[in-house]
Amino acid sequence: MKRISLTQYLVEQQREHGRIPSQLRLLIEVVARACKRIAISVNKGALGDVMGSADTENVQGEVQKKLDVISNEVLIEANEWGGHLAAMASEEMDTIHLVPNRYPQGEYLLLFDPLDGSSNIDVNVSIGTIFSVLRKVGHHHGVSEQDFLQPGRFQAAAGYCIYGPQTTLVLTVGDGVAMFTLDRETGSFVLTEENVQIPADTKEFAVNMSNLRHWAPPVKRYIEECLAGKDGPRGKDFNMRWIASMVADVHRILCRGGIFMYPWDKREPEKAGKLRLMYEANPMAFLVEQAGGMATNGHDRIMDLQPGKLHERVSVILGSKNEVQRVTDYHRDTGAEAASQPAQAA
Ligand code: AHM
Ligand code: MG
Repeated sequence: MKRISLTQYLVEQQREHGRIPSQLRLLIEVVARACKRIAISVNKGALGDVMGSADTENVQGEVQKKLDVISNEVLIEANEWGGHLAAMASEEMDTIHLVPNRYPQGEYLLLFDPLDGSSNIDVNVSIGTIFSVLRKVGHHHGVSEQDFLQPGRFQAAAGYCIYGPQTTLVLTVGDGVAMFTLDRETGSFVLTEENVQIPADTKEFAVNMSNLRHWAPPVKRYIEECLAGKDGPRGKDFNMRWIASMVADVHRILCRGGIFMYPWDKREPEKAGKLRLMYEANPMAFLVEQAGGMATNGHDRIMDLQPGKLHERVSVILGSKNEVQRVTDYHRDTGAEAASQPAQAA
């Protein structure tokens, strides 16, 4: 089989379909290169000084792991100087990071969760980097947080790199989903899957079941019906998986279908959910939709939500279309939870 590298794939997309402007191509290549460096640090584990807590907290009050901080620095350093970016925003930084004046400014905005699934770092379970790319719109001088507050449907590209048994980069530029596996011998990402499709039906759900008693009635109803199996209203048995790394759970869904949920729960009713709209939900929703799946917050399409702030949280239901539709219908039927969703569809 002919091996196609990420670079070749991007050049061909640019040349044949005119889909990828050169700044976007550079951006994706730089992010991919940064992910290779992060993969090296992750792989070192206890042999490098990378495990454990960094003794700092991020803007959401979560204790940062050393690898969270390292990955954030790697992504910033790699992306600052290329001239493809106007600014960056990260789950691990309070405010946006402007490209220093000494470098040329580009037209794109990059958002990332540098290392998602931090709770899994020290126990050697798959983790990953998630990224989302927006365009800076308008011709005004400088960049502010306001420039980032665009609904996810305006993403120019999105993807993640999973650091698991294999290191795999998964990418969309709005024309389907492609997967690239890192060849450690040559150091290049090689195309291993194109036109990824999520089956519309599934018998597998992913949710943190320990929170069941806190969920809103529509989510509880959906899961209880799955648990009832063959004898219940669904008439079939379901299987459950929960890796507690969104990248790993979404990766499985892209590979073989399934539904993933991190719903609102009543412990902190003012919070729409645990996951972040701009760094986690939007890029994953873009990938899932590009693979024929669906992503909602129980009410509206994730990618239509108007973010009110950079670190906004959201309830997430994504994956196989018919199942996500079912959970969304259950929300509509009960009209529940509406008041708990700060992000509004726009
Ligand atoms: P993080 O960005 O701080 O790592 O948190 C996000 C992660 C997701 O990857 C995962 O789906 C979820 O948190 C797991 O949460 P829980 O530990 O509540 O099951
Ligand atoms: Mg995360």
